[in-house]
Amino acid sequence: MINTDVIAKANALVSADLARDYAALGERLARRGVNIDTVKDRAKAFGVAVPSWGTGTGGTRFARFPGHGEPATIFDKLDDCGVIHQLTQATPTVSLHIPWDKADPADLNAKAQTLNLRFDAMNSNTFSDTGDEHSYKFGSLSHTDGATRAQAIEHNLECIEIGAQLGSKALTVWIGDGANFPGQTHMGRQFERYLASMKEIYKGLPEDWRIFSEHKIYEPAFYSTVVQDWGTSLLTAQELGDKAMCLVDLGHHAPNVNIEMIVSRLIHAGKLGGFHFNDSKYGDDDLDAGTIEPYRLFLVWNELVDAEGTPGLDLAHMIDQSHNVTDPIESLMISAMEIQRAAVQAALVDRAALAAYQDDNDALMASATLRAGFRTDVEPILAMARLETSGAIDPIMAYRASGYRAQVAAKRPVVKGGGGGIV
Ligand SMILES: [Mn+2]
Repeated sequence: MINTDVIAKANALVSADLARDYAALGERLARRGVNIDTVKDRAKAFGVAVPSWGTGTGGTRFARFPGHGEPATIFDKLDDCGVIHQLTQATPTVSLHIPWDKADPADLNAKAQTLNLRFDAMNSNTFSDTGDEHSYKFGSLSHTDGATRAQAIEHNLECIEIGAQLGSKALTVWIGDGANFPGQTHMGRQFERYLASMKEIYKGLPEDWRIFSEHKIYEPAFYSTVVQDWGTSLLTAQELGDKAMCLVDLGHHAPNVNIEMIVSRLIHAGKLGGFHFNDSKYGDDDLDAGTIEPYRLFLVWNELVDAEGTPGLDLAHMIDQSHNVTDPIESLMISAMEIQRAAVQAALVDRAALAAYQDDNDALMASATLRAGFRTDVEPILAMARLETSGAIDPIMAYRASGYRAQVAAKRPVVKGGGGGIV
């Protein structure tokens, strides 16, 4: 963790400016009938999970360029997650990936407690081989070979078992199964095998657990993917039962797809379970949330704020990105704050006015009313929420002043660059 004196010193440099900015914004919002302190409370209540694997430098199919002081173990990763939450106060939970993060659950719980962290959804991995008897080269839960499917099912059940000891309440299943050639697989039979496997996993869910089905249009399979879009994901969730929900990864759609509309439809179906936030320009680019299309992120949150109070709507929010050219801690902090920003901006939309304009078919004013939320600079609200919860007014400035990366680089083993690999 970062010395609290470092944070206090960094905050002292800008706290007077923040107080003035907050007061000025408060006055402007009051003219719109909005109480700034209520909005600030919403910012304080916000939380998004950090993926453990996001703390390491990512890569592409071509290469990976490791940074200094990369985490070597899950405990190093948790240390980094602790720093992210300490400074932003927006990431109270961590999402683990098995088998990458396997360790004694008692040790994981003890470590998380010292860092004020909890564990969010578990993630299984049947998209790469990690030494098991059967290979996932040609698929996992939908594999033509029953023994390979059984191994993949068993792995998911093990993830639940580990997660249950960590206080997790959900399992996210994403598979790389699909095909690279037309004719390579029978698409119908492949999906049926997938469903049958998912039903076996579903049977192993504790009463208070949920299972999330995550779709992805392409990659690693480049012709067809078993769970390729939200339609297949919804089919799966509906076939499995009440504890099965759909997870929307913002990068897993075809270009230009209207993601906020998918969000609305899944809410209507009572099957929206959560998100993997990231951003993209072309495909599943796994870029930092809010850096390419901040308005799209806002529109997704607009749907979520609009649906607040819907019975059964209980969403798991997680970041899922690959940080190839930045310090992952800095990217994760910025991303968490961008997601928080969109959530807070969406809360500023005058919903009564918007509904009236919609009912009057006043397209121009409806659009302008929506955008008024997006155009409001809520940074003073986010910063004040951080300051009042012992975080940093400017997390990047405080992080750089702390020298944390250099300190851990002196202790952690040097990682050499080399071959490709997405994560
Ligand atoms: Mn994802």
